[in-house]
Amino acid sequence: MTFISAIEARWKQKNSLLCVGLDSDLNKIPAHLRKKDTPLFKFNKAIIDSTADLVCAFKPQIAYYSASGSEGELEMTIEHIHENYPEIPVILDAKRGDIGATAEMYAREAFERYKADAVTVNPYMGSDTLEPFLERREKGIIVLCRTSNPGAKDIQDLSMNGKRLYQIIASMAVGKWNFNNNVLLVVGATYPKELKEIRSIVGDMPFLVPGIGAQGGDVQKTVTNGKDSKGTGMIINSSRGIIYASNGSDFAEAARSAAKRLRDEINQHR
Ligand code: OMP
Repeated sequence: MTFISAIEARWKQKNSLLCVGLDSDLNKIPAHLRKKDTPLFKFNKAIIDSTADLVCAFKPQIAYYSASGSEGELEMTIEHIHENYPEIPVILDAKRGDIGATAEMYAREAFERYKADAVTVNPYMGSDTLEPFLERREKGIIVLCRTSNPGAKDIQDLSMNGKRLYQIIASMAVGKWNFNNNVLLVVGATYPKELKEIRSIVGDMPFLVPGIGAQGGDVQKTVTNGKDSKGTGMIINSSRGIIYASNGSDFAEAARSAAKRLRDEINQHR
């Protein structure tokens, strides 16, 4: 099964567009877990087990693991999801991009070392740097298009021949890069106007939509402007808003409540 068909199956079967982001920070997880071995894995396992039935995907951010030399715990986390919830795809958020030979190593890192089902990539260096990812037809290749951060406009809004850079990226993604039908776009929830515009450029191409929760994106505007012709088309991520809903011993139940609330709020507007 390809990444996109696995996501479509989750949207349908679980009626959920929610993705829980595993941005697990040693300084933020509950104190009682910090004293244990493999604290990030133990934290993630509890969050995954309490939210699995509510999500369409999980998205670990690689820097939270590599910054503290905890890549082994990232591997354990992804393995735990694959073994226990094989129907839930894992997106590795790594935002990779480099010359072709190096990009091939990044692709191996994401798909062979970590066994991710999809990875985020940065298109700034051009088509040849995306090639090693795009040729893996069963994987999801999630291209940064209009990111959620305040500085997104500094570069992504630059105009060339009357078109903004993010519009050009959207057109390239739906055209020359999508020869294996495995491309998705990152479009931030903090930019609902752009969500609508990009949706009109790419038809039903799926979006990864970060920016809900801690970054303050509006759920109603996000869903109204970003949904596809079937009322799906989005993997809506929240990381801190869910995984740190409580930092006490009830953290996993609190994460579940937060995830359920957000899933239901998203569904209200579909
Ligand atoms: P929260 O703000 O805590 O929900 O986390 C958002 C997550 O999405 C982080 O892991 C970011 O690195 C990631 N992200 C963005 O916030 N903005 C983007 O434009 C793209 C991403 C991403 O590619 O996932």
